[in-house]
Amino acid sequence: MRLALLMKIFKTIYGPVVEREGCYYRLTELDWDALINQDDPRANIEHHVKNLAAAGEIDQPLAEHLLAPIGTQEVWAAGVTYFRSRDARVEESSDSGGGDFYERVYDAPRPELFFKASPHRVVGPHQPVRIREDSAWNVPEPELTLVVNSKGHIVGYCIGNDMSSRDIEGQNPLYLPQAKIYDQCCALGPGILLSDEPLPPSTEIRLAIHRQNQILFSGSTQLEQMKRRPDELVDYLFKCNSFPTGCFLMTGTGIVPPTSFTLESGDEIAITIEPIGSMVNVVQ
Ligand code: DO4
Ligand code: MG
Repeated sequence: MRLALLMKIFKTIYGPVVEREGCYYRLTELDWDALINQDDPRANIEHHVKNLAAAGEIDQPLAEHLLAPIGTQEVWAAGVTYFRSRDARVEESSDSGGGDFYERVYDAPRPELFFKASPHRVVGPHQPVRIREDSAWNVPEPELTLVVNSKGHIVGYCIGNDMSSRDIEGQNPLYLPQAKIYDQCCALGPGILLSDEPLPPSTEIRLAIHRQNQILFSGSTQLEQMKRRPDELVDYLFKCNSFPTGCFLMTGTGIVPPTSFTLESGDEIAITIEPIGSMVNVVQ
């Protein structure tokens, strides 16, 4: 993907901002839901940018001015789409007899899809994510996240963090919603890379966790490790299901820290997916 062709939109405290060829412009006329839920947001914004260029560029938005790039959309997530996740889940649920479920879903035609968050549970870049007080084993899950319009077309990509309580989901697969859905359980950011083309299979997802300025864990994976195609996940999600303003779909994690690892308050989680960017959140 050539850098010159990249177009990203950011939701900021002063309204939507577009980055095109390294220049930033304010999109004053469009609201966020309308921006995402177009047939071809890129072409539409391109048209606006021609007028905006005359109005002048603005500075790159400050990190602390960025908001989660979400409006009224629901966030859904796919699970066990990477072998590493299948492996980790089989291990964490072996005592409860749940392991077989994860092996089966990894191989089944129908993917695991679950509701992850309503907008009020989502945080943006540099906002705190949370771990549950009733859980002792918590991890971040760095995931490529699809931005899908109401017609089921992928219009862009952002970074997602599917915060997960591994002890709760490991106790019983029926506890999954409690392991996954709670306040500040999901981070999305830093903006949306607008593209209707698939990202290259070599695209890397990187995770780094720091505690007291020391690196505690780092890992990476590539999209080619994903067992399912993004459009296949969207097709299943849209079966008998409507999303009037579009939706976000996290595509699963391929990076799982070792069993001995759990997040603590104050840990810094940095997720990078070029060409989308990087997102940093601290655990509250
Ligand atoms: O079924 C458990 C959740 C799986 C998940 O969130 C993932 O693989 O990313
Ligand atoms: Mg996940």
